[in-house]
Amino acid sequence: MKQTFGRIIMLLALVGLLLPAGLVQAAAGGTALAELHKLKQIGCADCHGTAKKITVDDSEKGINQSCIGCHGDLDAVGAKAKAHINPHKSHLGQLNCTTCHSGHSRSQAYCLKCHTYDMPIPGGASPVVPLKLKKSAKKVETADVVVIGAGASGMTAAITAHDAGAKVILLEKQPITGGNSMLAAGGMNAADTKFQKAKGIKDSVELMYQDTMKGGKNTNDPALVRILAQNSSGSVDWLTSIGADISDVGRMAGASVYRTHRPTGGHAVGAHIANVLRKNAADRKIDVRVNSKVVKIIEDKQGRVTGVEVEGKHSGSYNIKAKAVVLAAGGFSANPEKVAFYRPEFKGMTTSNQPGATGDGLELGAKAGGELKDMKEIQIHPTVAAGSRILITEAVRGNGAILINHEGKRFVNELTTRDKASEAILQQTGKSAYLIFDEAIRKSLKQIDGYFHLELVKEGATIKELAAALKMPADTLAASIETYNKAVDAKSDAEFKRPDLPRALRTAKYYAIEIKPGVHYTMGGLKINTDTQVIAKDGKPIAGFYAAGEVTGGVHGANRLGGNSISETITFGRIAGANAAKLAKSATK
Ligand code: MEZ
Repeated sequence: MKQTFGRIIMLLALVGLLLPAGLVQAAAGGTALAELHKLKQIGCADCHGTAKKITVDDSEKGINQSCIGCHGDLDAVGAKAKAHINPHKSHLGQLNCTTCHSGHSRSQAYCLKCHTYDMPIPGGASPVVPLKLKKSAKKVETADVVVIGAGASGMTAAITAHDAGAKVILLEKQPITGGNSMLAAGGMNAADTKFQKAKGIKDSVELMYQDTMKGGKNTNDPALVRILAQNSSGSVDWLTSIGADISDVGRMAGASVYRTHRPTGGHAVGAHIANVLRKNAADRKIDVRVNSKVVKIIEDKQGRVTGVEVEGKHSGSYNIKAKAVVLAAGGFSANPEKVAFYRPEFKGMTTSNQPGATGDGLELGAKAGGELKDMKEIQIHPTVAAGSRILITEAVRGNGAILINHEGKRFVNELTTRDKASEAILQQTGKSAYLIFDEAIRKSLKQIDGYFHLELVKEGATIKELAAALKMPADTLAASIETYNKAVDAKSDAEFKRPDLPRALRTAKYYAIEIKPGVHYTMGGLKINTDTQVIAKDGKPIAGFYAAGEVTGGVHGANRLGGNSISETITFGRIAGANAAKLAKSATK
């Protein structure tokens, strides 16, 4: 019952649909949403009652269905929203109503965990009423494979294990699936793909391997990099076969050629892939549970992993016995204390990550005996919109944007690796810079529209007008752009040696986004082998324990190349899912 009502009222208030103004105001104040529904003669039984036989499971599926039954789904409600920025239409993928709304405890817009929009939520000031968890005998469930974390690695592992015949339970501590993968913008690196061939791009597994090793300062685990490069084209095919569109190919920093695959028109890759994976998990009826935090990885006396202990939002503590466990819980960029512990110089820096990227999965893995490596290798992304947590994708630079400082001057090769670009920005006035692009670049990349939607862009009909909007010397800005345009014409950037020079900036209007470096990715994590088995401190694999994605260390060495993360999640997620299912099958025999 709880969350249904919350969502309903928030929808009403934000969209201004049904409730009288006074009631909306009360909702925004101290009255819990369930109470407000009662004022409208909507009682508990209407959502929870025996007639509907709704049990409140941790994923709150039944209750969300009740909300949708009365108010329509997210898209339907978003379509009615008048406000320019409204969570029902400015979201990434289908979210549960109960992600934000709660009947009996404080409602909270999930997006405000990262963003700072003025977005009061009805019931937002209600007192927090801790959920009373049932105190019953500890339940024990069974599965062949348990996957921890429902980002791209976890969902891929779960789907692959399911398709190999395993009974899978996928657990996610956050109220939504998608993890940080859902925020991935630029694309997925893959070499020698059918999409590159169709565009006449010459690439090879060896070249992707070499670029990745060089980007990682040759500190990567070469065997894992080989797996990444060798399987990348197959992973593109697999994603395509389950419904993804990643046929557009762009270029990212540190790549010798165009190899970053993304949806047609240059839409963001992560939200699309997350939706495809969610749908595939749902179509297969895989048991996906949100609001379900794994608090322990259980081992037997021999140190073999045999299951997990879970803390469910409503069901409380229970265990799942499993023949294999795949840890895919992501990194720790959104844990400022942990970041500062490993890299004190990054203290206080913003992050591009979703709030769940706190690194507790790493701790679970380490407690289960896994060895951690490269923990100090934390990536700073050069272009996070100033004063926000919104990543401005590297693809904007890949499609031709340049970096200009507050004095109107270019100062770096925009397509150098992220560590070098970030370092250069931090040396500029205000430790920030402007990403400058024109109408042609805007049109080349659909995801740029999102930055306009979020009101991050300043513009001018001419370069002079843009300079005025940015309060920078117009002559200097015009001269910097002119010098750059000449470099593009000459196909040679004498000033900063930018290797790709995709287009000159000559098509009005002209645009700018102020950017600052932010914590983006944690390269370190659990040591794994090429079968994704977690390696213990004695160098031996831990039986029954696999890991994939950002929770692992080794693939990226000291610096990850843009586009290699989504590539890693799909390739290593597939390997982990297949191997976990194989082990489960052999254990059943
Ligand atoms: O892989 C990434 O981190 C990436 C491509 C980010 C981006 O700038 O879009």
